[in-house]
Amino acid sequence: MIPFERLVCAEQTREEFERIQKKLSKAGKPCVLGCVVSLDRSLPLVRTVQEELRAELTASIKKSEDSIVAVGDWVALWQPKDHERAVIECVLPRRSEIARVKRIGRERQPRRQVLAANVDSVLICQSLTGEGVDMRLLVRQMAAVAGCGARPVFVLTKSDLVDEAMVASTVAHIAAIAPDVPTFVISSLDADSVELVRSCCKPGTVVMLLGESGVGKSSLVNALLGEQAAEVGDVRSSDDKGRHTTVARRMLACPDGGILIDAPGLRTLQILDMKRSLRRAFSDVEEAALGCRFRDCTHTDEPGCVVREEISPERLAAYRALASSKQFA
Ligand SMILES: Nc1nc2c(ncn2[C@@H]2O[C@H](COP(=O)(O)OP(=O)(O)OP(=O)(O)O)[C@@H](O)[C@H]2O)c(=O)[nH]1
Ligand SMILES: [Mg+2]
Ligand SMILES: [Zn+2]
Repeated sequence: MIPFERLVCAEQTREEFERIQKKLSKAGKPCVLGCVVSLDRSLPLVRTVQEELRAELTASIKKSEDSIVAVGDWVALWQPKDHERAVIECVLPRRSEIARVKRIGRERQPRRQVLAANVDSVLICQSLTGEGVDMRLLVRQMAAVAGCGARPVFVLTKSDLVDEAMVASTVAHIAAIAPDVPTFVISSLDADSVELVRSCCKPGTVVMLLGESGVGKSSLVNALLGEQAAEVGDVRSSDDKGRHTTVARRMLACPDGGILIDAPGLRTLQILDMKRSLRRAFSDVEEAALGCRFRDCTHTDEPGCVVREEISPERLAAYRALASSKQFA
């Protein structure tokens, strides 16, 4: 069970909770603050200052599509008399939402699904094995995460299985495309490499893992925790793909650090708002463009182009490819 004090609730959230608590108390619903620490196929698991419990959602939350609870949500819940379960009465406003769109059944309109709330950083995990790092995918993942309001961090896994020269050229390529995104090369078998990732998981922060099944997210979580808290599964030898071992999204407390959210394999998040994602992930390109001599500069061969002067060709190419790609690709 995660110690409650490790779940750091933002000042604003707490104030909002107190406001709601007063209101609900007048309505005969004395409520407490809780954090949703796990979501699996059962009811949300909520940690309050006193206990960890499964809680139901009040009818109005169930009806509204957008505010269904996610891991990391802060909620107000109460225990009705003569009712077996506690009830989540309200989901408090979120600082960030890691969301994707999901088509359910034959529905025309894809629905937005919040995978985790109030996340500070996302460890974007890709394996160095097989075809190696997919740069296009990496850029999309970075932009999607930035668009969601979290900080992207790259984690290249399974370095023990590939040669150093290949790792060096991959890292150099990534640095040219995204010099500001922290990049870690790890092997879950090498404790020193894992130690470096710890700097991204400071006390008071929430860090989620994103990446395809089998890349080693749960292995990294276990290495950071120093115990086998998360289940690890093998990959198919034919194509290196995982078997979707992790099925729940759940929070785990890092010793002396922040909170990790291990999650089921997911290739990427769709970009929900391309403009916002570009603005956040490539702010330097957009700022430099303001300085170009021509308003409609295409940054190819015009004189007085500040973008070509300030931005590396690799980064500019990545920006272009993303800007002209489909939102949900
Ligand atoms: N050699 C090596 N194997 C690793 C490393 N990290 C993970 N593996 C192996 O890769 C397989 C998949 O690891 P998991 O940690 O379950 O992968 P995951 O990303 O959590 O997968 P899902 O839960 O299915 O999304 C397991 O057999 C691990 O032992 C690594 O750094 N080096
Ligand atoms: Mg896993
Ligand atoms: Zn230009």
